[in-house]
Amino acid sequence: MQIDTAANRTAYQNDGFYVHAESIFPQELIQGAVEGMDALREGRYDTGQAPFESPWNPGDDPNKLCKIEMPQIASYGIRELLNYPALGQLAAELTGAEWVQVWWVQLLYKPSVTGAKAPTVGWHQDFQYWQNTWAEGSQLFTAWIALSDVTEDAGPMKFVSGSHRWGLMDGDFFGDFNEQEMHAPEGESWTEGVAVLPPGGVSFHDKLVLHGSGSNISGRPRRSFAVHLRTNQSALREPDTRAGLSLFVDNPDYCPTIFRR
Ligand SMILES: O=C(O)CCC(=O)C(=O)O
Repeated sequence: MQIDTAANRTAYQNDGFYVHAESIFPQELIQGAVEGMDALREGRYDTGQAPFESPWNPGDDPNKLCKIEMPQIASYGIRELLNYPALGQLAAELTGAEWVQVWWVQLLYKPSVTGAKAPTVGWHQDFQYWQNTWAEGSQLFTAWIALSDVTEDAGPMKFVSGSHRWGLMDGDFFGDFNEQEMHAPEGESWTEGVAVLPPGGVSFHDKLVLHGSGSNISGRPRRSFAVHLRTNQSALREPDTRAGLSLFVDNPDYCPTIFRR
């Protein structure tokens, strides 16, 4: 993998996101993770453990956004993907981190649906949902791994450049991307970047960057994992309860450290 580290780190810092539009994973790992994803959607768990309590469960409406929390608990193929060294290396190159740890993962399978009921992801900032778990100023970010061809018509992730400097806004993951009214603060401009990715491609975004995604009308499911990462510059909020989103941070099988300098 060849990247211009300095230029990409600068772009990531300026925009709050970075899109690596070529695969960083071997084909067999992508295939293993796709099979793991399909197994979880059917309630089959090769580790013998179910994933964490999730908004979507096997048997739920196949036309809804399938969001399964901590899928690596239930699938060895998904664990293997997370541990592939190029992922941690790229995360560290972009952030300059001493170490990088996975602390939460979401399986996101967006079916291809046309019309008003097509699932979308509303504009939001991840830290809205994390601020009770992680201390202010913690270096937290997300690697969004594509497992299918995420073309323009597949409802790719969209990011608002520079919005990680705007402070917390009033977003909603479960809002309707097409209906939501969000605006740049006075003096700032709303410029969107789009993460069109091949299978195995990955985008990274900062905890405060605004992002969301529209409908998938490609005729194929949009398959991905949102891998939430932290670095040596992060700390749990006090008092440390080890509950909710911090429940698994001490478990290296579920929350591996994927880079160490
Ligand atoms: O998959 C999407 O469209 C949204 C994912 C997301 O919000 C995230 O990775 O933080």
